[in-house]
Amino acid sequence: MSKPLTLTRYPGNPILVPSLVNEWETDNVFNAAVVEHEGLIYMLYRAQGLDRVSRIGCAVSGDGYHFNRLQEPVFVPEEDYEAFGVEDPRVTRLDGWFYMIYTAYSSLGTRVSMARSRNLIAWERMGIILPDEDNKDAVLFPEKIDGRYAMFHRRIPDIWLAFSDDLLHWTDHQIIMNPRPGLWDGVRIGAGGPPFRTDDGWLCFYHGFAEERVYCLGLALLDLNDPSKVLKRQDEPILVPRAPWEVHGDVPNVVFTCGGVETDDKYLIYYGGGDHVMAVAAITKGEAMSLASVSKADVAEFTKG
Ligand code: BMA
Repeated sequence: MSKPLTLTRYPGNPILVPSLVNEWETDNVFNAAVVEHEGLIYMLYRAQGLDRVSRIGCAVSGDGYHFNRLQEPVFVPEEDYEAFGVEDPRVTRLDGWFYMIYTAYSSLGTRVSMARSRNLIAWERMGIILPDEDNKDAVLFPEKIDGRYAMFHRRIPDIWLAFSDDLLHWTDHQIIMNPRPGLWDGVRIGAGGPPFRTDDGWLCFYHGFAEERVYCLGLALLDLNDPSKVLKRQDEPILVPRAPWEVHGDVPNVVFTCGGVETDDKYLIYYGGGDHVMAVAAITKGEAMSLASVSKADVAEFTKG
């Protein structure tokens, strides 16, 4: 058995902490979408101030580690269906747009909703895209699959896949990953940011927890042409709350990702620690792809025996 893959934390973590001055973000800044645009890394983060309403702030970086924030949020609740907050954005670049899927929270419950932007600052609402159901952790694939848009979402406790022709009406809902009782992700799972295309499949970072409710991150590889097929899923988590800002926080024992970026040689995975701060951790592409070769080796081993 080869050593499980793990993410390596950036030593300068946390990379974004609550603001001392901006009222809307004095309590928590966490669960950010991260995307590259015109040579800069944009972080669209969930922020809470004393009123506990979630708004979305924006911070920008030249190197992916040092961020400067805008003083005002870029997306705030405006509609009844998001009266309690706009949460956990995931942003996907597709067809010249940035699409943000977020959790709209109100007395209705949590609704998967969408907005789009050309520049990541000015957002145009597209509305609730999964009506009449409590759902969250939805994220759009960065490419169409077989001519249709594809999205992960989460009906408790599983990760689902769905397809659409117009981004607004979603069909062919199917479960693609379940919790694995007895393992770290035995009770509930949900997708992270947009999956990364690799030669061997869609690389997916996701979150999960078991009875103790310790939110960890995991890694899976899905078939490129048919992402309902899980080619490989690591048994061990790839990141477990250990650092003080992950173990303590607004909610203890949480690492939760809504996005990452790829550089020439690695994946940078951004994550909320303790629902309180933002941090980043990395894995080289070479390592991440050994997930696929482990899979092939396992199959060879299995067929031998
Ligand atoms: C989930 C979401 C996340 C949060 C996580 C841990 O249900 O609300 O925003 O990070 O719980 O508290």
